[in-house]
Amino acid sequence: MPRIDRISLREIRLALKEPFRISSGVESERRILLVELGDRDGASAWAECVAFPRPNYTPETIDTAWLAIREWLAPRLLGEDLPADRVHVILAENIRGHNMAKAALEMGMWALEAESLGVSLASHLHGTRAVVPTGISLGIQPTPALLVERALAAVRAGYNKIKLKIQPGQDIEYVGAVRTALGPDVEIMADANAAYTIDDADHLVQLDEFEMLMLEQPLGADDLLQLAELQRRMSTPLCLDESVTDVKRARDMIALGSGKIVNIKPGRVGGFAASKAIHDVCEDAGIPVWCGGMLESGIGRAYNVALASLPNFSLPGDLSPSARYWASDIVSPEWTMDAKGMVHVPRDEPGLGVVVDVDRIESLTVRVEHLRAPRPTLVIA
Ligand code: OSB
Ligand code: MG
Repeated sequence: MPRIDRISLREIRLALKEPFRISSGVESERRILLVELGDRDGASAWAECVAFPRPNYTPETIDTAWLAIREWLAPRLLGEDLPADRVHVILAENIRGHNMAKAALEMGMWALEAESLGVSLASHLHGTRAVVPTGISLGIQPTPALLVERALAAVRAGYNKIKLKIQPGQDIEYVGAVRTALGPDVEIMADANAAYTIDDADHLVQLDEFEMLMLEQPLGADDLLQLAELQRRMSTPLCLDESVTDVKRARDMIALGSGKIVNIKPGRVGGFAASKAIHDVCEDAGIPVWCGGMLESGIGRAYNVALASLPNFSLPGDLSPSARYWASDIVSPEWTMDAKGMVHVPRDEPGLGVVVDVDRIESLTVRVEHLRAPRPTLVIA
């Protein structure tokens, strides 16, 4: 098992090809927190903390994650020899929240362990799929016509699912325009990122006529009872994203009927152990899951693709290729999809299955901090 001797934090900035707008804000340039775990034998693994610069998606930010890792989380791993499947429990004890900070370290430990065992990350997680289907998530556009243009291009590119970001005032008309343009056979869905309340139920019910695959997170993260009420009134399956922060919340969703599908983002739930637990609970309950995205770089994407190769990831993930986001990615080869919108799961090489471009990362770095295991105290008798 790898003994962790060094954890480095780095912030890089990568310009998005175009701004990405959700109901609570817009990202134009992705500020990305990368974590590198180094073991005593000189092996290392890169991981990505998916927090955004502002707390508009969940309460975490890049800066709170940096603080949490430096002050409370990294000290629990430095100098230790831990199996990856125990890291979640160790990081959870008496540290509430900070799931994205925890996940970056925990997932890095899985990758480092996979590498030291000489297996791919996907095999290490017991993933079974050789390829995973991808959908696209389209940000809120200024007009329905512009959204339709994007959606048509996405279908032509081969995407298996078209997700439309919506918000009050930019919803029914936008979804209706896309459904009309794409016809009844294309899988479409909408994601509100918690922009509505139960008082909007009559309004949201109008979305049923568009026969969407699902409606993602229409109400607030904590609104499980109201989501259950909305689900009783809508024929469209609700999918929960922000609400599902751990396996207990997935069980609550199932028990209450607050949704019928789960978007699993490993960052949001604290890493792979929690993702696998949610995957299993949902599988037992007949609830399909899919892998969400956080506008990750190619490093974060490697982790998501490995996770999405598990059997109950039966719906297309938000796993767009590198070229959708970036002029050039920080891994090689870059992530691509074939004409059928399938992403190949790396299985032939140990670890992530992509090579991290360390020189490029170095040149993009705006701040860096190296955390090291305390040296053993020299006791002089
Ligand atoms: O809710 O899934 C979301 C992007 C930013 C914040 C929240 C979400 C998203 C996406 C992006 O939908 C999907 C992607 O990474 O392509
Ligand atoms: Mg979402």
